[in-house]
Amino acid sequence: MADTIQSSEQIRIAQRTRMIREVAESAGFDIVRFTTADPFFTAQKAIQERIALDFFAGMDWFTAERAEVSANPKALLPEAQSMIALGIFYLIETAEPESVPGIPRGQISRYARGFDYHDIIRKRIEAFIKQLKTLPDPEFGDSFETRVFVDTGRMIDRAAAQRSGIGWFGKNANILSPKWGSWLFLAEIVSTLALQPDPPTALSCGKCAVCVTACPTGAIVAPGVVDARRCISYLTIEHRGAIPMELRPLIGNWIFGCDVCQTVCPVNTVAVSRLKKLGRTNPVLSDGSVSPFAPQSIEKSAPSLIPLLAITEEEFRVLFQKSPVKRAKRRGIRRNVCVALGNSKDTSAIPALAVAIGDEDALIRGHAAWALGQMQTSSAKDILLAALAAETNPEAAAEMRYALDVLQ
Ligand code: B12
Ligand code: SF4
Ligand code: SF4
Repeated sequence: MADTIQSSEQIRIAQRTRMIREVAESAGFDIVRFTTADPFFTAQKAIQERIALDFFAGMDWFTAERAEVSANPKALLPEAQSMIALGIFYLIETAEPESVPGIPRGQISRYARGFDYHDIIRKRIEAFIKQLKTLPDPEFGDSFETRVFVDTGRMIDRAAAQRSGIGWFGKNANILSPKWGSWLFLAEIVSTLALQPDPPTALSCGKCAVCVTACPTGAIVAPGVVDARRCISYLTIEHRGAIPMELRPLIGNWIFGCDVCQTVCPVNTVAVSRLKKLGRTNPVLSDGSVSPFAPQSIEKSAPSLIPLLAITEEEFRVLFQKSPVKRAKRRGIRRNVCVALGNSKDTSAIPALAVAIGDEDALIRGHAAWALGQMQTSSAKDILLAALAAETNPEAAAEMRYALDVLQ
């Protein structure tokens, strides 16, 4: 009798899980998997080790205490029984113009070219939960509780994705799905519902290490371990001060995030070519609507750097209002633009840099000086000498002296 009760309960759980998967897929999630609400001990240990090694330097919010809470779904919802792990494919392919002499261009990473994914995913999850509450299962209705996480650091998205079998931890640290690659936004719902967990995948990167050697700054210091202090993504998005001098030449023309370790990944190449045939990388979707992850203009994917250096606060607000790029703020983007212009060595940027070296912000003056130092022309030298004579900020003055040394 007990066995029959147990098995009928298991059947109910399996049916409920299936129903949730169907509703989530129709709500716009490409991957829907399930896991328990057990703690993520390995992830917690990994985070605490990396904090101790200073790999998260600059991300002050990433504390050992926070890691402990983040790794324990029940700390966030004490009655939690399950997690619904979600993935959304975001890669949209559009033709981007290359830099040409006189029009140097930057690169914005793929995930940040469209509308802010936090808003899009949160809205999809809200609609999904609302729909769940109307389904014919006594567990649904208002009796179950949920906590929603989309990139908020309060939950470790990749650990939930790995345990639920969305994919495996790539050596570049990204979750890699055999079907979708790593161009996936991850989110999860911690819930009080009893659901049937999915197993993790047995797949792995095997002997491949292409991303480790391709990383321009050597930020992947061991398989699956990123030292954020060297990662272009961290430096161009999260980091607030001066970009370390020795890393600037390695940043190339990335001005927000970096996609190198994903672009070189053979699993991504295979997945993307399949998805391309299915039309999933097109900006216009099969129902005729435009993907929210498609760039609305070239300025959102491969912006022309010279005008971007001169962008005003108001123009920046309007251009990036609904985009993830706003996180770096106008100050961070202009600092990054100086680095990218220096790396372009395009002398047509000298007049714009001559204006930027007189900026009210010493951080911009210093980075404009560095860029001028890369230009190797006598006009750049004259601008630097005049700026140094008037400079009162010690850091900016040091940048100018360094740039002049490079020019000698
Ligand atoms: C902080 C953060 C960053 C930091 C630090 C990144 C890092 N690797 O820790 C910075 C700013 C650098 C960053 C960059 C990026 N990020 Co980020 N980031 C986060 C955030 C907020 C927390 C990540 C975290 O907890 N890190 C802690 C470390 C310890 O976790 P981990 O690196 O995953 O480490 C695991 C593995 O190393 C594994 N492991 C342990 N031992 C071993 C051994 C082997 C052999 C292997 C393979 C693995 C392995 O266990 C660890 C713990 O789970 C999450 C959102 C969230 N709330 O989770 C997004 C998130 C991870 N980021 C994301 C993205 C898209 C990016 C970028 C691609 C953006 C870009 N294009 O510029 C880059 C990728 C850089 C990279 N190669 O990791 C996505 C990842 C999606 C995916 N498919 O994996 C997330 C999940 C956001 C989201 N909700 O979609 N990010
Ligand atoms: S995002 Fe760029 S800098 Fe960071 S680990 Fe990947 S390749 Fe290296
Ligand atoms: S490039 Fe190779 S090692 Fe790196 S994540 Fe992809 S499969 Fe794994």
